[in-house]
Amino acid sequence: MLESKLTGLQEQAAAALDQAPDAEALEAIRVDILGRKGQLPTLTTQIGKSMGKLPPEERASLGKLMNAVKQDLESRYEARKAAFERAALDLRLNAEWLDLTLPAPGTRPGTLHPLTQIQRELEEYFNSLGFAILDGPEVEDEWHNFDALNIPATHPARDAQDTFFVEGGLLLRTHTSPVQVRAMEKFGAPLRIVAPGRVFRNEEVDASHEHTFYQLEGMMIDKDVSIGHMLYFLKGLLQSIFHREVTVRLRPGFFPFVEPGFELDIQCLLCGGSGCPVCKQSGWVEQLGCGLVHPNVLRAGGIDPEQWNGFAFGLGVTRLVMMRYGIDDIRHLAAGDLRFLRQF
Ligand code: 2U9
Repeated sequence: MLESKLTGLQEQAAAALDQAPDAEALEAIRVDILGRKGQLPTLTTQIGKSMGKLPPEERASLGKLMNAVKQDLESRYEARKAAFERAALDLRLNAEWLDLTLPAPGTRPGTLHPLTQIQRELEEYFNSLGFAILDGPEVEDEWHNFDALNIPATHPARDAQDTFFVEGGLLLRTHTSPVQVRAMEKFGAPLRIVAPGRVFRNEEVDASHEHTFYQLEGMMIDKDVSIGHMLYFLKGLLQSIFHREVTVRLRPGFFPFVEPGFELDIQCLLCGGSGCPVCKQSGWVEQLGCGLVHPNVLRAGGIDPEQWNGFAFGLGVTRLVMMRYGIDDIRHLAAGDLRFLRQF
């Protein structure tokens, strides 16, 4: 009687375990049959209680049967559970597989900002001619940004409308010229340096003006430096940027830190000098400012103008980039829009 109950349970439970449709159902069946209060423990407790009344041989065989049933059901449960786990794993492996033998997708290489590209080309040009590339603070004092450059306190360039003043009598440099002043103070003459960098002016932003822009200035101080030397270096500079022969001309121009001072133009690269919209029909395009360093400026830098002289120049890197690539609005360069910048 007890024995048949046991084999009956075994048969029914075995079928349930073997046919469990999924892992959740299997777990429910395990709890129902093998769990602490499940059917099998309940039945074995019941059998245990009545075993005493049985003859010893029957008692032994019933005990064996109980163990066998328990082991059988447990191993069926384990087997079914393992099958579900394997199926789940297969499913995941199929969904997540990765072919490691495929060639790598490759990184998408970034490009340098066009301003950086031109700045580096300019640096390379000057480096090749023995000029050092120097850096300086963007927050400057009035001495290095103005006084030492022969720009007196009454000069309109110092007006608060052009200059961003910050606390403590300091300001955001309005040009990279203070770097040259610091170089004169630190190294003395002879000197060949260029100073690229970011400068700041309190200007209304439009298609050709930004409050923050990039300049490259340079100077060479030596014995008997002439305008001829200056033209040699500056013509070479423009040829290296535009990758072609250029024709240059000088016009008088005033900058407090040079005397004489000039504006240097190139013959228009688009029309060759006959006149077009880019050169406003003049045949010439303004490129940079230059001149021989003013004796007051040499003196302010601790260099004796009786013994030494030199030329200096300054150009807007942003302007040069716009010229080289035909960009018509300065704001494209500052906006950081990758759709625009990836072209270069
Ligand atoms: C020292 C002595 C002389 C640098 C020079 C210019 C002429 C010039 C402008 C070009 C376009 C500024 O960005 S811009 O608006 N600069 O025309 N700069 S000579 O002369 C110096 C600099 C430092 C100690």
